[in-house]
Amino acid sequence: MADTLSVGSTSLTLSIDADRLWSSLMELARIGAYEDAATGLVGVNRQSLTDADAEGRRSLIRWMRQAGLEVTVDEMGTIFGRREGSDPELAPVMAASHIDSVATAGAFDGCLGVLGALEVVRSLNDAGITTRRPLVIAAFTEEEGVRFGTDMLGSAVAAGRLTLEYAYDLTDADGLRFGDELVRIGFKGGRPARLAPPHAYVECHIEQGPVLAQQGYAIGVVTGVQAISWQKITLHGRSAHAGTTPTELRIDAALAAAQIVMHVRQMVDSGRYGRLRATVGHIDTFPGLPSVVSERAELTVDLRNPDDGHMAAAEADLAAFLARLPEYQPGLCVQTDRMAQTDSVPFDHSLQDTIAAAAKDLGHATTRLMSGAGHDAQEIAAIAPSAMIFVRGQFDGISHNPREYSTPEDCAAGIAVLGTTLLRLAMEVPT
Ligand code: HGY
Ligand code: MN
Ligand code: MN
Repeated sequence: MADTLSVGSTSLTLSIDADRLWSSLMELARIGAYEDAATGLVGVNRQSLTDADAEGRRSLIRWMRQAGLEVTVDEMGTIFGRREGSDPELAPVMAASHIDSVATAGAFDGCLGVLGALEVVRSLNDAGITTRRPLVIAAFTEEEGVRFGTDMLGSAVAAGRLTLEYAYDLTDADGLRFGDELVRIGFKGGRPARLAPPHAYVECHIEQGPVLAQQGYAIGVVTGVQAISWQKITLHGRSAHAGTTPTELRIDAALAAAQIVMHVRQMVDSGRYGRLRATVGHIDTFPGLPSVVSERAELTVDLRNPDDGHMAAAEADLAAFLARLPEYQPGLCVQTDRMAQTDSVPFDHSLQDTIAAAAKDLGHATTRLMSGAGHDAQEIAAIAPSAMIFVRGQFDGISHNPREYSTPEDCAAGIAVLGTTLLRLAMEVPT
């Protein structure tokens, strides 16, 4: 059981139930679980708006209601749980993340922030605490973007960067439309998708990288998120017999794809674009047969950079390279489709300090670091003071992989910091 509230002269702290948190994480991880052949581990595949996602959503709603929350679902399928405050007309404090996953996920990405926020509610209930401000927790739809091609989709619509119509018309690899899938799983809600700005937004997330572990911290205070650029590139060549077609008569789409893979790595190695990271995560050729020159190839290019200027220069370099590709293979056609593009986003400094103070009061040293991954917090930062708490990952912080792992102790520490931060924010009175 959670301890009762310990009220210091100037600071409130909230203890949470570590065992209850951990068992909720493991319970949700069983939904969409699969045997991962590459690692021999049990991974999680709960891509947004799939039946597995729908099952996870229904479980979350059940748990939210059991915790006494008023549950609403918005037009994007984002799930909200509201815990009333003594001053219900005050803007709420919000804690959220996502429960959709990539196809080869672990148990923590997104889920720690949603189930951690739920644990804070449960602990406030145990302690019999009524906060001044309402507390709203949420699970945003399609944060990963791996099924419908745009990341942070639910939170971007909530904050007004993307429109509902844009989101509804996105399609997956099978041509299924986001808006139709939302209806199919029964999660097209009536709550308006545009979110009224909360008083403050705090998200707890596993770091998904090696920094905290390398520096020996369980908890990190996140200073912001780096810029993200996602493009799908389709190369149209000409199908031909692999044996009879002389090289000079070929328009080989697979060759062009390989040139792009090499070029983005050379951009990174050149050092011209600062701390650029480039990933070709998806690559496919058609017809994909050993004795046929590829008629078509498609690939995705994911660029990340903490500096917007370097990101713009890297994107310009890639665009110029793509424009030159047909010079090498006359007749080649290069098609680019923008999937996602976000600038770097700084998090609210005073909120960072509130998190750091809460961690310190709970006995946790912290370091400040920028997030390498995108998060819903970066979208909500456009409409409200927002910040994040990182929890140390194990095994070099591997993520988007079934080996993703954080210890029960570190998860509990992160959510105790979240709970104390939310409690302090929810007791703030308007100045
Ligand atoms: O891709 C990302 O950075 C995040 O996991 N959506
Ligand atoms: Mn995430
Ligand atoms: Mn992720």
